[in-house]
Amino acid sequence: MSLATANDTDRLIDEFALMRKEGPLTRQLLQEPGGFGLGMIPNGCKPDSTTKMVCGFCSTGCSLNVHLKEGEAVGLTPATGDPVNVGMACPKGWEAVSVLDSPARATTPLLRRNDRLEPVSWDNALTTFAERIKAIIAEHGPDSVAFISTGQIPTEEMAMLGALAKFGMGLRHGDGNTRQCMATAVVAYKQAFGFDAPPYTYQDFEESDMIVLVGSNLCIAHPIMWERVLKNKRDPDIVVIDPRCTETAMAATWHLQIKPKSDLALFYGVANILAERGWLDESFIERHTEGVDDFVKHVAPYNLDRVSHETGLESTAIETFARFIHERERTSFWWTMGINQSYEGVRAAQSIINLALLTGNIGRPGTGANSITGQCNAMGSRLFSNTTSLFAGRDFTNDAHRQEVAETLGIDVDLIPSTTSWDYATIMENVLAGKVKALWVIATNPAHSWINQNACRDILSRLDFLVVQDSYVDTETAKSADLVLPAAAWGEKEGTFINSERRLGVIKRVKQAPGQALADFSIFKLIAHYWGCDDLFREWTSPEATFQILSRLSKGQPCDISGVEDYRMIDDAGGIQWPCPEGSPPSLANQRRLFEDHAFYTPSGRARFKFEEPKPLSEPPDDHYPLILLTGRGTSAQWHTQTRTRQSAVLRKLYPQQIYVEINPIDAKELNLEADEWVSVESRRGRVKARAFLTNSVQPGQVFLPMHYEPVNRLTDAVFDPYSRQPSYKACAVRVGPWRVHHGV
Ligand SMILES: Nc1nc2c(c(=O)[nH]1)N[C@H]1C(S)=C(S)[C@@H](COP(=O)(O)OP(=O)(O)OC[C@H]3O[C@@H](n4cnc5c(=O)[nH]c(N)nc54)[C@H](O)[C@@H]3O)O[C@H]1N2
Ligand SMILES: Nc1nc2c(c(=O)[nH]1)N[C@H]1C(S)=C(S)[C@@H](COP(=O)(O)OP(=O)(O)OC[C@H]3O[C@@H](n4cnc5c(=O)[nH]c(N)nc54)[C@H](O)[C@@H]3O)O[C@H]1N2
Ligand code: SF4
Ligand SMILES: [Mo]
Repeated sequence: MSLATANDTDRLIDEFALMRKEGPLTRQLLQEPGGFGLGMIPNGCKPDSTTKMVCGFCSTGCSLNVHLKEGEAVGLTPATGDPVNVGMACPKGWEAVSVLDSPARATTPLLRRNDRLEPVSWDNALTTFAERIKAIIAEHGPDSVAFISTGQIPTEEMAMLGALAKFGMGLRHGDGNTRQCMATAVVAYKQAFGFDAPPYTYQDFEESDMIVLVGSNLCIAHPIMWERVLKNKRDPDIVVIDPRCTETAMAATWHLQIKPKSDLALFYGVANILAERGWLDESFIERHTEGVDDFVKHVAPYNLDRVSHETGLESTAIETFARFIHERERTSFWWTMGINQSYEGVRAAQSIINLALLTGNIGRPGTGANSITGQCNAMGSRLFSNTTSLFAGRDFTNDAHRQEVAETLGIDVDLIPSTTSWDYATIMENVLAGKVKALWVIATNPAHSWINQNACRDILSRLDFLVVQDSYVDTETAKSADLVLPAAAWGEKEGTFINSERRLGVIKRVKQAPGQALADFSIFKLIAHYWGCDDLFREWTSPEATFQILSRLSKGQPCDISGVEDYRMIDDAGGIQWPCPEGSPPSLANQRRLFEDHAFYTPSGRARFKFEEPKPLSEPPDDHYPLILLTGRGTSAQWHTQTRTRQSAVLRKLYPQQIYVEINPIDAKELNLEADEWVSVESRRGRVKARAFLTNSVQPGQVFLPMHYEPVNRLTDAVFDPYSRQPSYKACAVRVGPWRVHHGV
């Protein structure tokens, strides 16, 4: 089956060539089926039928049945037969089609003229794109242009972008919003396991005797994974480790309410107890790990008194937690942003991995050191975006790797950069330093989501040329763009995503993109044409053809997908987990975890213990800024910067319209704050007006702001993990006071 209309982009290129010779296409032609909208009825489906695809919001990867009338999606229901969600979806999933119809959709390219964004033809937009970027490179060199990509477009589009930017356009620097999210887990796994490989399958939620959720608010952020927890028939202990008493903590059997960023001390303390009491899986450690002796020495000073003091937990709670890990046959550890978004995230993630290694909780049902991903295609971005790592988890600095990729793609090896890209933060710093003059932003909204907005907005305003490629025109970043390229969204194009459990899923075109919006894949193809490097992409004719290229690139790598024949095979199987090398049995087990053979991807085949002294909070509270600000997800109906979720009337009813800050009643009393009054939340970098929401879910001395409201990152502090360069969004110092008194009004 070919889900893609293979010749669409080639035809578009012909149309543009014609257009340039003969003047602009008429509006009528643009609206014709098969014109810019790339065909009406999707995927060879019957006009009135139902087709299955994965959700485009979070990394759970739920299967949805989309119902078509006359070839257009009119509604959806969760699919019942597939292994991920077995008939369930959260509010975002249910509303996935309705957010596509909105006046805020980007429908035509826009170019800034006289300080206003004005509609222009695609030909004009892409000619401008190529001319201006080439001129900037000619004047300032290849480091003067960079791109920031995403975990929210299909793998084929990410790969096309990565190849176009780096091999076609000669750019050296590009990163993704996955830096804000996944970079820590990537580095933690690479160092410990030898490859970026989350080992679990969702079935492990159902098969554990103890589920430990660290810095993860599963009920809100991954509600359908939580449903899988509820299906566990082994009467598991569910332990939530989080400074806040979240919805998940309330539903758990045990909440360890630690001080922010004391995870490292806690897990070293637990490791010390396990070692002292002889509760280690000696045979596993000896056969499958390296570095245990140094690690055990490292954790020896983490006695109960010290750990209790540093974490704020009772000694008996820490001891009991360690004993539970020892006694339960199958413990699974799961972590998300409470760990990753930290100035010491990599070591914190590895302190979790170390516990799994010490106790042999890996490679068996219901176990694992499991990082949960965030965006629908975070895993695709990690493996195939060609940003931080070269295709399929390779290394740009490794000559043999570059040679492999060059041979597979049939390109000159010299086209492949031999240096690693600057990370997101370094790209931003270099804009500030005047080195980066042009930035191309694809499917992410840094003017809301990047850390420390005062600096970020200043940085974006310094650019000579800011290109924003988005499906909506009202994003904070698009508003300051010089050029906006309108993109078709999920539901309007084809491709594959890779979910948290390494499962490939297909998305399909079930709706016509509005106006002249084009699939990102087509935009990249057209840019290749306008740039003059389309020769490199002769084989990249459609998303599915690109999938075949990626399959070849993955061959022999841990993420080998060469056994996946086509989109239909993925569809029929209800998703396929990597690895799936050529020759894999046709009836792949539906739930597969890694390391059942205990062979890790390091040269020795052994997993490594990695550890380091914990550091103090990067911005500890003091007399001037006495509270710790935590940030994160607010409700299951809100998605990040809200460009999509605010378009649905149903979702809008499910979350507070106004920004609110969670404050403990004890602090509120001390500060003379009433419930629901407007208060000022202020850090060294900025001030935000928010409604006071008095709640015991935050501890005294801490406040919480949901990240979905634009002002939040005016407060956060731009500090980063030294290894992963992931921003530390979750803890900085603030003060709170009544808005009127504070301002003398
Ligand atoms: N509804 C909804 N779902 C989403 C998203 C969304 O925007 N909306 N986004 C998706 C994405 S991209 C991601 S990355 C995931 C994020 O999913 P999660 O990581 O689960 O969500 P967060 O709320 O960012 O952070 C989780 C918890 O970390 C806690 N925390 C803060 N500091 C610490 C600490 O020092 N130690 C510990 N142990 N915990 C701490 C916070 O209190 C918070 O409850 O969600 C995905 N799912
Ligand atoms: N304070 C604080 N800040 C945070 C976090 C936090 O916990 N606290 N979490 C961080 C994390 S984990 C993440 S992942 C980031 C998320 O931050 P962002 O990536 O900036 O958030 P989104 O709102 O998901 O932005 C995605 C953009 O892509 C557009 N888009 C959607 N689909 C398509 C498509 O198919 N093609 C194109 N071209 N565009 C499309 C959307 O309209 C939207 O503008 O935020 C980070 N920021
Ligand atoms: S849990 Fe995630 S993948 Fe499932 S329906 Fe909700 S947003 Fe979509
Ligand atoms: Mo994320």
